Amino acid sequence: MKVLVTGHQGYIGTVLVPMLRRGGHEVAGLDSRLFTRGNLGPAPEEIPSLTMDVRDVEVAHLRGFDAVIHLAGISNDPLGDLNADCTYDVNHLASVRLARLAKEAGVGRFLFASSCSLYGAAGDLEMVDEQAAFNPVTPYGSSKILVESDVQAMADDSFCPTYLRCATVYGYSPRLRADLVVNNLVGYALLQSEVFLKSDGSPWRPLVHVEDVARAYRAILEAPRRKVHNQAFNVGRTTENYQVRDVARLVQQHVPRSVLRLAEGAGPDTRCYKVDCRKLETTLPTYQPQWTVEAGIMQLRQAYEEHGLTMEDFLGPAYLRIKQIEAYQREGRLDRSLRWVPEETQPIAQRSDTLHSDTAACRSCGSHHREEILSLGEMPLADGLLSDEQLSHDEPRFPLTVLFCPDCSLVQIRENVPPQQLFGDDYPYYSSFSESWMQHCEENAHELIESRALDASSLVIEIASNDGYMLRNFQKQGIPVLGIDPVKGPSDVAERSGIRVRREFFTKRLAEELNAEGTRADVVIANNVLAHVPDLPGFVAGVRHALKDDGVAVFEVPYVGDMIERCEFDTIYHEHHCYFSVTALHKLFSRAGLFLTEVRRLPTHGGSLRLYVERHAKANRPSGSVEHLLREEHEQGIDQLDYYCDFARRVEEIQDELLQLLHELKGAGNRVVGYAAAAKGTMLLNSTGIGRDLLDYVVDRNRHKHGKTIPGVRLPICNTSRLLQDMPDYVLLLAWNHKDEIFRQQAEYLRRGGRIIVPIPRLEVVSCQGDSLVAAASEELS
Ligand code: JHZ
Repeated sequence: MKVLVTGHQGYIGTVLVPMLRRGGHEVAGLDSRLFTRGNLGPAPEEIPSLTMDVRDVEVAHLRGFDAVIHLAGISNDPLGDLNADCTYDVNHLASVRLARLAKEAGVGRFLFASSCSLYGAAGDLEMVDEQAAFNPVTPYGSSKILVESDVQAMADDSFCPTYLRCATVYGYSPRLRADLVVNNLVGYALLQSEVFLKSDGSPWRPLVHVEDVARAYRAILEAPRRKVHNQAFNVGRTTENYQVRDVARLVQQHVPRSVLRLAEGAGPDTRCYKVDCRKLETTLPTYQPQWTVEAGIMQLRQAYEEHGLTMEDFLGPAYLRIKQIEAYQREGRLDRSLRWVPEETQPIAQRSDTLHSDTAACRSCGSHHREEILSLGEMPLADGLLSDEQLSHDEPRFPLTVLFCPDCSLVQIRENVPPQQLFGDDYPYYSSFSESWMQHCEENAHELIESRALDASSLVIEIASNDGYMLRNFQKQGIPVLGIDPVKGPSDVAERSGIRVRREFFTKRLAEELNAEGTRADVVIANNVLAHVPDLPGFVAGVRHALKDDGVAVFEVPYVGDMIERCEFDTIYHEHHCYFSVTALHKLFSRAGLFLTEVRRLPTHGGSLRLYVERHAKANRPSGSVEHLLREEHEQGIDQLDYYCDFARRVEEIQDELLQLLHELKGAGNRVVGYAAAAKGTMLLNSTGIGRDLLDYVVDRNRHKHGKTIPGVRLPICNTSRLLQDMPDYVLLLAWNHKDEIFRQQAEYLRRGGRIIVPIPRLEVVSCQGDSLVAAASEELS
């Protein structure tokens, strides 16, 4: 079926949408994105969607859908009380209007997220079924009754509404809600070692796991119309009615060392109801709820631990809807009626495209003890090249701060920019534009084919398969391949050359899905992608799932040792969340139950590591190469803060020296341009302050970048053919990692007297003398 889910970005929507898609439904979303700031674990998958307030939907938005699942609303009682009028507007009037428009648009099914809250103060004796009297005690509960009764009047042969009265939901969702009783108690128990009850614990409450709620929606959607037509169903399990204090006891049992505490002045909660949920199970035998509160408590505890949940986050806007609303209102982004304030009237610093979150703990080991080693201030996105249309807007900028974790030695940045913003459809990096990189990958592929004896019965999976630059080497030899990459342009190119691509971010969830389909790899390749991953432990656990028992994962990552020694500060940008040493990776892999069996240093990208990782140890110990590098790093102090202490000063020195040279050259009347609109180029130019006053333009071989503009410094990007046409006096080489290849390719420019400035690892100017190239250090130039 073609299904529109309103509120698809919320707590239930982000669990329901993947379940519907797995069931073969074509799903689109509609959401005002009020609560998309916090993710616990990997971000939910993106689907075709409208960003829109449910109050603004028009009939045209609904045409062509077979069903609407209406989850959007003001979701919990305290939030509903914040502005009761608004709760009626959104939850009642907009819902009834949506149903009317859906009917007008020819949508056959309408599934409404009602709630057991409408039973309100039902008392603790009776078990209420769908026939019971309503007794709501909050505007939220009352609004649900009004919708049910208004929509009932619309039901006819063409329009089949169903009302799902959900029990109080709990369980893991990437858009966690910390205000739900079970989720909340587990959080307190784990993070503060106390089970903190806000009432006296006596009220009864029916509880249902978020996945079972999603199952109910799916079962009703797929049910014969006559069985669900204009029917209300309680959604939960009759055996899962609990007094809140019993839940607290269960939590205590499953979170060792936690104690029970009652909130000061806690009295009984007025909402008290036990719910009979048999109607749904007997009407639709395909609906089989699977969770118990006890299992849910264990799931939540594990998810909180695995994703490094902190108390600060738990009690902050990310997971408390009411706090998020209040924060947006304080910041002037949201008005009293919960509508977004138009962006042009907001201060730039508060626009939604400038939102980022700060990590509170180490991305690998979860330690809170991290030390700052460099701050590059507010930087644009390195690969966020601007189209002409974007030039008239203000650009997003985000702080960029490098930290060192003394507990596991991982170097990382503090900030998280949402992945959709980093790797959107206009992501411009195509791996195939460097010949030396292509050759490097071809050699690696051949070595793997030989050493692992790969053939037509094998499978090679590449994560971040880009334009198929790597997998085509295996494909040519008849070895089956699967690429995984969410980015449109490069994936289109890969598919055109016959490579199968799953257009998604690689996550543990995707690996589990592949595994369930029987897809496991002999070789997983992950080149220059580990640094791009916000959730490292999840990603690495996913790689383990994706491997056959005797498979191997091969990672290439830029090496932090080279970055520091050679002062390659321009490789630091928001896409690169981490900068790896063998020490840090060895710990990361071990925690995921993987073994680092071999490691090599490579010259690519300014110095990289290639790491071979397997599910089983080789003779129970790392190979000589791993031990050697671990020892070397320890001797150099890569695992100590001191090693990084003068990095910031050396960065400033390089920047000053380069600026001085460019000013001198310009002052003497020279024309200077840049070579390569590389991500690192954006960073070097912006962090050093090299703009149009010093460079005329930048050339690049990648045609997808032509006609665009480098963000921040706003330098136009042209074809490399401009160099021979214009013969600028100097070219600043921004892709210094491809130096040899570019010298070869620009031999004619050099032969005619052009000069190339190489900024890193040390400033030098290369020119042609006779038949050879000569490099002069900058101080030798004046
Ligand atoms: P290059 C990329 O960084 C992006 P970038 C990414 N974020 C990453 O992690 C690293 O790689 C590892 C051009 N070029 O490879 C092509 C020429 O014009 O240093 C590219 O636009 N002529 C995924 O962007 C740019 O330079 C040439 O002869 O810093 C190369 O950028 C050659 C060889 C390249 O990566």
